[in-house]
This record gives sequence, structure tokens and C-alpha cells, in this order.
Amino acid sequence: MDMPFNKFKQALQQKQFQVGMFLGLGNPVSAEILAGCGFDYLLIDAEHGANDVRSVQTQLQAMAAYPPSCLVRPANHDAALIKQLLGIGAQTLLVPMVDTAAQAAAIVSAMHYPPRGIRGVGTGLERGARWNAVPAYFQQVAQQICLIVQIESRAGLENLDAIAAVDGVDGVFIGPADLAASMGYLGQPGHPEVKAAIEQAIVRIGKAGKAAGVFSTDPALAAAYRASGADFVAAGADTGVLRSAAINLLNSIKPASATVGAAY
Ligand code: 3PY
Ligand code: MG
Repeated sequence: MDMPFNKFKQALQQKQFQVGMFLGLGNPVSAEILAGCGFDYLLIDAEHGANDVRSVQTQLQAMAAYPPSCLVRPANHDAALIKQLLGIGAQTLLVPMVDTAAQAAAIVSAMHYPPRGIRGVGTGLERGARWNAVPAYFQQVAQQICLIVQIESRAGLENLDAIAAVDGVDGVFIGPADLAASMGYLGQPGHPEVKAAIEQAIVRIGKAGKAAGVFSTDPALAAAYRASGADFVAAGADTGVLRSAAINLLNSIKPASATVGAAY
């Protein structure tokens, strides 16, 4: 069989704006339902969402026959975890909390086989290589791997140019909730100072020749970030969509029964 193709990486290279959603429910049925809704990509979140390696694999399988690209956010930078996620077939990783170029370089190393990196070899056990059904997997895999690093702290912003310059980093995604916390605005990801910092960061990422992404549940903010040059946005999470849809349904019959609450 053919090497699985990374449509998301190609879309970023071709500057096709991508809109996606985070999946935190850890459920293959809800993942499959959302895979049929028309998003460009869906990101399985194993940082905050209830996901482990097995549940990520099940969701990747559930969504495989559908159009959206599948991204995965690991809990951390651990090379052993990154090896497992690539092994189960994740091709694009969005790695949280990257503050330095050295951290970004270590993540690149975890994602590639020697001599470029330190990824261990075990394709016979791995869905990513379709258990050795893909001929010449080793010759093709690097082209299909995509790394997005997340900048979401003051330190990350200070080091943004060096992080974006790391070879093997395809894009930089800004996390407004954590960035706001780091800037002293915990719980205010839409604060004007946070918004201004994000817009400046998006411009710097574009100048570095890398794809810029951001999380925003506020359509007006998402539009502003797109106008600043964002190449992809995450427009929300399955958990938030479920809650707001349920409450809006309830309120449509029994007004003011409940409030949705914050969207991050
Ligand atoms: C953040 O806003 O901190 C994120 O990680 C994006 O979801
Ligand atoms: Mg975050």
C-alpha cells in the first residue's frame, strides 16, 4: 500500500487556510461524527483531553476514511511518547509549551530516524508504517511528518524567532489561554494585550517562513488573526461544542435555564 499522505502539511505549504477543532472527549464515535462535518482538520488532544495512546489510535482509525486531516497534541515533549504517537499513525504533532529553540530541536530529533534524530525503529509493530505494508517507508516518512510547536508563554514569545528558525519545525501555534496566564491575564485569552501579542507573533512566524496557527473560539478574534496572517485556526473543542449546543437547546424550550460559560 501507498505511504499515507499528509494533506495538512501540503495545505500549509500551499497556503490553504485550515479551520479545525480540538477533540477532548476521547471517543471514536464523536470523533467520527465530527469527521463528517467539513472541518479541514481535527486535533486529538492528549494534553488536556482524556486521551492516551490507545484512545488516540482508535480515533485515528475512526477518522481515517473521512476528509479531515488528523493532528495529535501529546501531553509533553517526551521522546518515548512521540515515538508511540508516530508509531500509531499520527503524522502531524502539535507539541505544547515550547519555550526555547533547544526544546524545539529536541522534539524534531524525536520525530526523525537516525542520523537526523533518535526515533526508534519498530515498524512491524506500528500502524504508522501499516505494520510494514508500506514499501520504502523509511525513504518516505520524513516528507510526511509535520511538526507544529506551541508557543504559549512570555519566554516562548521572547524566543519565537529562534524557535521558528529550527529546521524541522513546520509551524508555530499560539495558545491564547496559557499565553494570557503567562502575561498575568489568567482566564482572559481575549484581553487586548494578549490579542496584540498574538497578532505580532503571527506576523513574526510568517516572516520566518513558517505556518502560523492559533486557537480561538471567538469568530471575531479568529477573523482578526486570519487578517494578521494566520494560516490555520482551531475554532473550538468537541467538549465546548457539546455543552453549548445542549444548553442552547434547553434554553430554546425553557429560557434562561443555564449559561454556557467560558469557551476555552
Ligand atoms: C491554549 O490556549 O493555551 C492552548 O493550548 C490552545 O488550546
Ligand atoms: Mg495551552
